[in-house]
Amino acid sequence: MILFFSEQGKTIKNGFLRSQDKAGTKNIYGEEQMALDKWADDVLINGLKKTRLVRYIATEEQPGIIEIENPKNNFGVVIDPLDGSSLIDVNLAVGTIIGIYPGNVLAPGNTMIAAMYILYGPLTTLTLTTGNGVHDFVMDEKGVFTLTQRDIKIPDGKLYAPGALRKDYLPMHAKFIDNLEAEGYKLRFSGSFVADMHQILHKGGVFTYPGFRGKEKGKLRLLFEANPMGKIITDAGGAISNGKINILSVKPKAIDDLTPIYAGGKKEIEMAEKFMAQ
Ligand code: P6P
Repeated sequence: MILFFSEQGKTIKNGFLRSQDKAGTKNIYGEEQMALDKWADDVLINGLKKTRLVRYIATEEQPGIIEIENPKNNFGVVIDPLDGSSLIDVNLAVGTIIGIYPGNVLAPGNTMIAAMYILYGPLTTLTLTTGNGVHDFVMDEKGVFTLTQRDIKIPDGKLYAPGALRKDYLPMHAKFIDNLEAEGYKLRFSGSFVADMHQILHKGGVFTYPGFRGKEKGKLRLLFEANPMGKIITDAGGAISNGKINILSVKPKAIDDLTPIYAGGKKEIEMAEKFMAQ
């Protein structure tokens, strides 16, 4: 399965020159779909169907869970095919996020057996956990991924990636952000969850896309963004919270559930929960 997704990474990376047009359609969240979003979604779904490696497939671009006939096993997979795709036309790094469950995908994130992301930046890298440490791979010119870092642990660091508009912050979140600034945390936010989280994983700090005025559930998706990234950051010694509890303990209600996200070093997540509890 890992090999399948690594091979798709090469296909998707090579596909960026195809088109950066809008597809003229919207996803289930009402967001403009780029032609590349739909193309990457098709590549991954059709590829998985052919291999029959999984029974359940849910992607950010599809309205429901796809069930494969006569699968080789009962795995379920959640995919954000091209997270941050609107950044491609300004040449910023974007990513593919994948989470793998032993069965259907409407289960808490802490039941995942593996999670990975492919980051399409100056290098194309794959960051993977199967529960025995978080490891980094870099794709070479032939499309082969080679191990570059084993058992990554999130270091102490003072970066913070704050999503949403400051004018819409809820009071306790505003106090949390002010406290980070007072403690000398430097703002680094690209608009790409995968790129921002990869930076936090390697340099320390915290990513947050909070609940905010008018969207108290936040913007990011529980199944397709928070859970896979939460497994990775947790297996690297960090933590992920919705401001109150560990997101990985949340039982999803539907595949399009949204969640506030605080993800990064344990220290920063404890700080966030302290402020959000006031
Ligand atoms: P905003 C990309 O659309 C995404 O889902 C994440 O990758 C990213 O962290 C966030 O939305 C950016 O949101 O509101 O800053 O454009």
